[in-house]
Amino acid sequence: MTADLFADAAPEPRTEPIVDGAVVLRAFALADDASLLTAINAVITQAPLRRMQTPGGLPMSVAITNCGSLGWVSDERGYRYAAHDPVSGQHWPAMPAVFLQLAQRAATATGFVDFVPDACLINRYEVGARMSLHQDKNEGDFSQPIVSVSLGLPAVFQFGGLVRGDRTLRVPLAHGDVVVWGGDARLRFHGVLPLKTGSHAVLGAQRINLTFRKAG
Ligand code: MD3
Ligand code: FE
Repeated sequence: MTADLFADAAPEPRTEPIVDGAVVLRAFALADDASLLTAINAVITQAPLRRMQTPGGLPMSVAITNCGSLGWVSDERGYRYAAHDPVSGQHWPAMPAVFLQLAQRAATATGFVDFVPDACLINRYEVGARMSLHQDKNEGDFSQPIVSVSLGLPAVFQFGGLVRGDRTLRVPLAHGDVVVWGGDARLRFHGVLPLKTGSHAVLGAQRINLTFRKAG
């Protein structure tokens, strides 16, 4: 085939290594975007997006919710995984099949054949929202990867080292991109720069990121 004939077609998935252990699967979730959005809407109807307080007492700029048997929560006592939504007192909604299948296909594509996530954190960025540099250290088993799915407006992801002061790489992430973070990348500092103004054809003025974890 020639590139010209297919210039208007959806991009094919492409694999891009970032650093050891971190692989971007460009456009990997694109074919599933409509079913993912339907499932996201079902989850946020049961467990609405909310801006949690950090342990320091400030509200996060990113609104979050969860699905799966465990969900990530933050309050004045710190960060942890919990089986219940602190707002409703109910279990988090079950992980939709389309979520689990996508996360497992992405993990398998990068060599993590037995990834069984029990938690999916849904992050919703409005224009200006950001996530400052942090490590993800509340999960039980760092040999398991984290799979992230970007939807909606593009964002610039910051990827550092094992020490907060290490220099950071900037990785643009667009609608449909999936990243698998495992091995030596698993405990690196990372963050997201403030979301720029824009309007995405499907999601409007927001970015939604799904992160799949084996938390328990
Ligand atoms: C690299 N979320 O929820 S996803 C988070 O775009 C989080 O909403 C960002 O960082 C977002 O904790 C980034 C990419 C990501 C997630 C977890 C990682 C990258 C990671 C864990 C270790 C290393
Ligand atoms: Fe993180």
